[in-house]
Amino acid sequence: MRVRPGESGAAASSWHASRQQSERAFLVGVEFASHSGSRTVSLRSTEAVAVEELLSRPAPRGGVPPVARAARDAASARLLADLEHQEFTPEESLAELRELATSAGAGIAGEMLQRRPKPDPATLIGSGKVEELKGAVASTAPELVIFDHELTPSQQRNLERELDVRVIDRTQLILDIFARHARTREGQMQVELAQLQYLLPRLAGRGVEMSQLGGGIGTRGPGETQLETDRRKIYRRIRHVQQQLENVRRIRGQQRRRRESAPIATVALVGYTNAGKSTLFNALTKADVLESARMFATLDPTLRHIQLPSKREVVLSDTVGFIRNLPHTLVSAFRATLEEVQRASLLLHIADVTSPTAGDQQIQVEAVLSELEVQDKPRLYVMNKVDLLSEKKRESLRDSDNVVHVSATTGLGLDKLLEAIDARIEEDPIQRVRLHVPQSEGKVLATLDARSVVLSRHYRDGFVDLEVRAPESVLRRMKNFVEK
Ligand SMILES: Nc1nc2c(ncn2[C@@H]2O[C@H](COP(=O)(O)OP(=O)(O)OP(=O)(O)O)[C@@H](O)[C@H]2O)c(=O)[nH]1
Ligand SMILES: [Mg+2]
Repeated sequence: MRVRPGESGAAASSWHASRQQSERAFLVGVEFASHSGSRTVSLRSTEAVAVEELLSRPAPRGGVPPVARAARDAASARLLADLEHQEFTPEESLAELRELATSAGAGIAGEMLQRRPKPDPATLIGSGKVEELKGAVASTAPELVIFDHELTPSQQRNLERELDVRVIDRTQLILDIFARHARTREGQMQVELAQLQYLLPRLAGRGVEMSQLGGGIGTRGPGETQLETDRRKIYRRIRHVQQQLENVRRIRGQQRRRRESAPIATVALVGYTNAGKSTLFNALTKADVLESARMFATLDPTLRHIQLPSKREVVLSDTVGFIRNLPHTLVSAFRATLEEVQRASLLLHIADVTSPTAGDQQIQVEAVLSELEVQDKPRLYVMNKVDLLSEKKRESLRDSDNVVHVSATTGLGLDKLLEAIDARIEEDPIQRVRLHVPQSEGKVLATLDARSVVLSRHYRDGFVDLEVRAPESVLRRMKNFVEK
């Protein structure tokens, strides 16, 4: 299902949608190369495999032995240290920027890629390239230029002055998409906070230019309101939003404590944006979360109960996707949303097997997981979208304890996935017992049918003798009938 977020709802939003479509962006990719590409690639893939292998091993009972733990930490540290050099290729990176721009509702006016040894402090790209870009901007007449790289406030100002067009960077673009897609009050406040904090240092000497250049991508707040650009009002607004967020979080905390009184495990879906988390979530829960080819379709966490083959219940949580160089302000703004990930007993790391950058994406997701300090949580790797592979390739895939291949859209492999989740969850353990239940206890018998696996059943003298495998929480409710 392809749904364009923002299309449903009030007439105002369709007005916005049509206005946004007319906004055209010129994309600028930049590579600061200090070593050869091929070395990076081979280093990247070996490291990826090693780390994946290490991280995917289940933690033995009683914790991870010190040696294994040290090896794992060392591998993670090495991985993180290498991340800076393990960018996607500049072309792949630019392709991703194109997807991000489209997800923000922009049309593409043109693109340009520059390689240089190091950034120019004043304008990021060299002065010759600025001239060239000026020419391209003049002939393609975009509404804005988007740099595939972080810009300092002064670089952004200088570039706008030179090019006489609005300039934003990748972070601002991502913040804009988040602003458009946040639906809950909390999500909207988190994004607005991140946006205002990002904007503040960039306002100096820009008031006039900003108002001259008007609104559009990068200046839209949540709910597609215009972001505040008056310094003093921004400070006031930041304080206000922070207070509101505190209130929301207090309420969430209370709700969570209520939920935690039940022995139910949370299983969190994590993964790169567009990997298919929401599609998988819907397939497993029959829910109707927005699935979309656009990036960052999901921002607000959704929770649903599902029943595993053992008849145990777990809470499945769908949440925001990750991306490489996720703006730091956003990770901290979304810390509360990502609490479900931190509380989870098991992480399902969803990856898109068809993406040419799948390996890199996995490394990036692991990096964000480390930032959230959940790198030691057990996880299952779910390789999604196998329906798009050739039959031969599909048949060559082998599942293991930690890796399951699925297609969220066709349902292929979902049974195996549920079994794998079941095997990894320790909460509410399954017990095998015999029960002696009066036939008149209709409710008890119905519960057993719904919440246990019945291995045998015999009717005798007004009683039913059963042998079942059932979660502890279910058996606790029928203690009187369990045979010692
Ligand atoms: N062919 C195929 N497409 C899939 C599959 N799973 C998801 N998709 C498509 O991939 C795109 C992204 O899916 P989503 O479920 O929205 O991805 P997500 O991981 O939730 O993305 P964000 O919420 O943006 O982080 C959509 O166009 C889906 O239809 C699959 O198994 N096979
Ligand atoms: Mg989603």
